Amino acid sequence: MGILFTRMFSSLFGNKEARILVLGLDNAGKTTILYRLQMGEVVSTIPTIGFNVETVQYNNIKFQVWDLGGQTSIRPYWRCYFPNTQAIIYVVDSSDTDRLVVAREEFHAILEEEELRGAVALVFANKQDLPGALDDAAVTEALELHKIKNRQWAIFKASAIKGEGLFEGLDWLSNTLKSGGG
Ligand SMILES: Nc1nc2c(ncn2[C@@H]2O[C@H](COP(=O)(O)OP(=O)(O)OP(=O)(O)O)[C@@H](O)[C@H]2O)c(=O)[nH]1
Ligand SMILES: [Mg+2]
Repeated sequence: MGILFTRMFSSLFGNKEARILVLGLDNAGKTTILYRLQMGEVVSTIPTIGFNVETVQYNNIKFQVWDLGGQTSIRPYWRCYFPNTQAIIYVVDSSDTDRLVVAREEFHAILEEEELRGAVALVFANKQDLPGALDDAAVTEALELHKIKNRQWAIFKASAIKGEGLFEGLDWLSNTLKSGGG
């Protein structure tokens, strides 16, 4: 089938495609989340240098999920992936309270980017299973999420290890994208 016909066919049946970037500091759990969503399993990860990309089909949306490495030295390369992005999933290690300031700064810098102006933002307050993890309200405060203007956003508590909260977030994302966000 030609591309145009395939697209028309897909849209008739409610299928939509979305390009998603998974961003956040190193060790936040981005790669673990990607494979938990894609395979339903906890994989053992090593720090990502570059990216992983996988397709996740959920709620009639084909999510093309790009998981980028979060180490300080490679964060400048995130911008290479910004064009044509409908949503950002920002992952925070909720137990790494020392680095929440850096996590906040990086997130607000991303939100300033012209190329991401139309993208909706989903935040995962990850690693809820760890002692001392801040809950969603505390992470909202620390990241100053209420300062976000002109963009749909939401935060969900999650544990990639336990498999909690991730599909709740993806539900929000698919509903938001279907109703025209991103
Ligand atoms: N306890 C706990 N550990 C987690 C959770 N999610 C991820 N981890 C662990 O955190 C470590 C880092 O996870 P990754 O998924 O590799 O982190 P990343 O954000 O992809 O890191 P970079 O690729 O360096 O940017 C691993 O040891 C994971 O097993 C979680 O929800 N709870
Ligand atoms: Mg990674």
